[in-house]
Amino acid sequence: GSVDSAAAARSPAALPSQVESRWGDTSSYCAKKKLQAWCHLPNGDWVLGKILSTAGAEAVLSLPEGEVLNVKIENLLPANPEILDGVDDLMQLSYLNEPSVLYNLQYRYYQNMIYIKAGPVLIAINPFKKVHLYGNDFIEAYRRKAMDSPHVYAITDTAIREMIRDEVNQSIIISGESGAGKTETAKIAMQYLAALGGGSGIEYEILQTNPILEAFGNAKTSRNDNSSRFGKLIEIHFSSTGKICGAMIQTFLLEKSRVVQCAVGERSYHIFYQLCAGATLPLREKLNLRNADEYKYLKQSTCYSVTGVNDSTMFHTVMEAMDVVHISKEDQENVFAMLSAVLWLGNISFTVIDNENHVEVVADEGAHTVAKLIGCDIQDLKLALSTRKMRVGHDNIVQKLTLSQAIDTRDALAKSLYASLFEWLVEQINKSLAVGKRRTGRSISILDIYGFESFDKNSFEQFCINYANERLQQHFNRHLFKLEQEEYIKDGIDWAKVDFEDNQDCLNLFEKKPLGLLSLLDEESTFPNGTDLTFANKLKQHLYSNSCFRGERGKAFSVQHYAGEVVYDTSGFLEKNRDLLHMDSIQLLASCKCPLPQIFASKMLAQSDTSASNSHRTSGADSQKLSVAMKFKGQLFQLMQRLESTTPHFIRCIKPNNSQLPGIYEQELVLQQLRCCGVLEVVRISRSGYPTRMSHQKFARRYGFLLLESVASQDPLSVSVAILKQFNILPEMYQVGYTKLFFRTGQIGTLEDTRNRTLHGILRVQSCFRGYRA
Ligand code: AOV
Ligand code: MG
Repeated sequence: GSVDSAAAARSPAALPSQVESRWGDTSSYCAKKKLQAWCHLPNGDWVLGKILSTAGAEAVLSLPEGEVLNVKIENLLPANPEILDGVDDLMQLSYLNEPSVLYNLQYRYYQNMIYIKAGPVLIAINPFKKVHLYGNDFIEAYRRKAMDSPHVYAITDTAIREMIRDEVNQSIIISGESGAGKTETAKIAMQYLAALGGGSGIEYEILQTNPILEAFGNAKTSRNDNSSRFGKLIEIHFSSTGKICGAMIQTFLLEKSRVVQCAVGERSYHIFYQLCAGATLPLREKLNLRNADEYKYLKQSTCYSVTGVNDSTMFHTVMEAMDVVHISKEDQENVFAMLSAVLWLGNISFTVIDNENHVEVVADEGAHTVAKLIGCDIQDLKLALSTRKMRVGHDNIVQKLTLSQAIDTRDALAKSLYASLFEWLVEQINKSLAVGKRRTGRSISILDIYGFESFDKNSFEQFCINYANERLQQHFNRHLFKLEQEEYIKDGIDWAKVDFEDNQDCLNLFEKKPLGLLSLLDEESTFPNGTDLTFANKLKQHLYSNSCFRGERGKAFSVQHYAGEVVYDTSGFLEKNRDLLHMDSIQLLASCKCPLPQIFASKMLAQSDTSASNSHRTSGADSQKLSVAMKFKGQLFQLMQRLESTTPHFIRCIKPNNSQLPGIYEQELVLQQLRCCGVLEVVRISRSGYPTRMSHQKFARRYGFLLLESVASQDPLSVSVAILKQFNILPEMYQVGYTKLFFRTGQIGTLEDTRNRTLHGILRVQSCFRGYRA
């Protein structure tokens, strides 16, 4: 990118020479014999060796095991001196090339130092085992600043302090691919917040939301035994005295399809297996519960258990957690009844009654149990699943459903019951955690959201997830690069213009109206005759000129994302985006005697009313609700708005291997993740800039009292300059702007230390003095 040329254009004094070109000037380095260098092997791995001699474009390298290699100099990169092995912050590396970064992470990972800073970003490598870095002793050590090695606790501590100091809301944004450790990291951050801001008891309630949401929203997948199938933002509120006084949870895009189908070796949501394994005998009888392997929805993946997890024990943990967040025993039983109803829906079968493949519901145990559990008439249930009321002209007619239509209808009802249940639970939790009306303090939000996904086959889910990541990446970029640059320029700092790779083009591809991916998807979803193929063709017709878009064969298209190109298969896009539940099903739920189905139905009806005006669907009998993509876009915009008013702290989780095992570090896998999350770029930018800054006033106020000699003029700038002089801060380590002082990393540390020590001294003296007077 153009960042490099900009960096190179700056004065050599301001920049260590080794970051001049992208990864350092190789040829001059490698000419210095006997130095350590990284050699790129044909298989993609990097090995460390010593340069024995060089001749022309070739070098002789000796490897640690005594092997000697003839290599091309272009395959060599400088290695850091041993003294820099495993440094805390990648910014401290003299040579900032890919193998050096990879080696640093690997070195620390094998010593269980799983946290590393990359300038302002915290990297967390998943250890896939218990590491002794958590608990009260560590919390206390970070709180007292007795420990300062990189840690989730440290970044959370910074967030708390900045919230109090600047009176600005904070956010902790956690990203990474599936299984990288986002959810665990979020819980570790919550632990720290609870420990520091606790006292009222509400912090315990907040922590107890985790087992509930994980039971209902997590599942075993091929990538992660405890994979979150929804995105989550938790906003934790603090009173003006710095104590936790409440919280609010928002969830995004629960994967509903898992309720009715999941791949072999994966599971549906944990709660189903927990209920089947852990329910008491009376509850089993009341809900007509069976073992998990007797339900068709659960049986298809032939996977019922997760290694090391006892579903029955977990069921009791979840019930206790529900008690804590004030979900009454009665409501809990209603929830379990809905779960049982969903499972039994899957066992409902149909018989074909004519030669047009029309069907009737078999009135067996399945149908009877569902009717009993949701509290409806069995005849109404049978009709809702096998017929559809339609309006043709002025007449109401009843159409029989074919077998596949009936199965779709049944599955749609199961999915929507489950999704409504999930939403309802979140709502109950929010009621329990709600802050009183008089909100005076500030908040810290933690975002645990699915990272960028690129599989062999990518569908609507990946489309939405990657769109969200594109937005978050822009937030990240803007925060770290754009704001930085703007601030330098605004304050008159000598900073050759920094260009960074923006992803606005890709976002435009998604969001532009009327010719963007989302608009076109919605348009096609409303056409009665729209299909996945007509959708794909429309994209190719209208978007071919966009540089981030490429039409692929058949129903496919690809998008050039910031993290790489992804090919999407449009099969199922329209269906998933419409996510229709027939009015017949909604009316069935509304007719139920049980409270939950009634609540769900009234929500669905309300949603269709409000969106009917801005939707132009033609099929009169369907619920006219907002499409999935539009709803998601709305949520995302709201999320970004909220995040934009906060000071963000970024944590990037890295998965060292795909086997979910400790002690395995796959270089290529790690490298690709580092590229995807922009870590390598961040280090270089931050290192070459002035990441710490403070207004003249603030600087003078904060450190002025440390001055040993009085200053002739008392204006903030003169005081500031005097402080800089007294503390011997080197001229190349700071710049003076119009309103602020800009420092290179690490410069403010000494000042803060001295300030803290002096303040403590003063306080001690004062308290002694008070004691003396008394
Ligand atoms: P994810 O949230 O990033 O995946 P998780 O937080 O669920 O990933 O982590 C996956 C597994 O890695 C956990 O169940 C733990 O076994 C292990 N793990 C992660 N972090 C730690 C840690 N700090 N210490 C010990 N073990 C850890 V997904 O939700 O799939 O995107 O959708
Ligand atoms: Mg997760």
